Amino acid sequence: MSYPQPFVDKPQRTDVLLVSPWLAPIVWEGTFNRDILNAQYRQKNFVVGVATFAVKKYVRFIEGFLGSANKFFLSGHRVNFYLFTDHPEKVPSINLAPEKRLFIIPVQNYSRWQDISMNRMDIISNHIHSHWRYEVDYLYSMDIDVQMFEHIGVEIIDTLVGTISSWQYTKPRDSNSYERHPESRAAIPHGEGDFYYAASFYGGSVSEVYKLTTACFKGVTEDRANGIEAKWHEESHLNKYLLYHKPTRLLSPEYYWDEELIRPRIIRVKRLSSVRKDLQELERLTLLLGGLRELLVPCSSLDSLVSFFFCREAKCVL
Ligand code: UD2
Repeated sequence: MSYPQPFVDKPQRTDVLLVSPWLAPIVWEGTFNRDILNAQYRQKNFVVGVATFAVKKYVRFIEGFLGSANKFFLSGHRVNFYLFTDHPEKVPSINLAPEKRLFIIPVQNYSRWQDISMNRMDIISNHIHSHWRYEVDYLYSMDIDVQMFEHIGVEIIDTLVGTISSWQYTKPRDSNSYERHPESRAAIPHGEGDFYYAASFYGGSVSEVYKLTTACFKGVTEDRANGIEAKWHEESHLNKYLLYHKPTRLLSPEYYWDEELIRPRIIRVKRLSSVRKDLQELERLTLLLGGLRELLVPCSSLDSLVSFFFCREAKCVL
């Protein structure tokens, strides 16, 4: 295979951090050669699992997720998609590539979206124990309300992998969204914190993801017993876990870009991005929240209303 020679005195990029202080690579466009990685990975013949949830109205995101993942996620490699849904009958039929398989797993729904989101950790840990440890080598958990626009390949594979949040990648640690209340099991003391990791995309070897999901759900359960819910639910617990169990590889915000944000020059590609929730949803919420109109005062246009309703800060207020 022929490719440009690497030189130690010619870094591929000088505008971004390429290695964490604990020597984990941070994956950015322009820092790797996909052909080399593919050739190395093919010799191992690994199977990668992807766990994703589409409960209640989120079934509408299945088509966009699976359609784009079929094209862009680990293209040419073996992938098992595990789709948890309370509406198996609504899963659209999608022609997957021969090396990709879809498993539809019925799951109960919860009235609160926070519970749907938080219980993912428990469900993933149980399925690793009962099935996936025999079926896949690596496992990734992904939000369903996303679409892929560029290849996400074997550069994401490592023992323990976290994605740096697109909302908070330049913020000082004390203004990040960590849970800081010491009563919560997700609490991170002031003055501590590396990066803020998004719960929308994390993964690693099956055994490491088992440890992670089991530990995070234990934290969620203990908080519940004490009448506490961490600021960003299971994401807060994930951040605590990854602070004390350092990821062996970090994905830059290219791997989860939030559509609400303007993309700066350092984010050269948008590989995966959130899908904007739609206007009908906004109308229903507007009706429901009639009494909270004063909250909307800062929002001058319909577009900013949409952003406001679906941004994390609004969810927090509600
Ligand atoms: C953030 C996190 C998300 C989770 C959540 C918890 C990012 C980008 N996303 O997302 O991973 O930590 O906060 O506060 O950091 N779901 C359903 N049905 C529902 C609600 C949720 O299936 O009614 C599933 C679905 O797979 C969805 C995921 O839970 O993708 C996360 O929910 P979200 O995307 O609404 O949460 P969001 O955007 O606040």
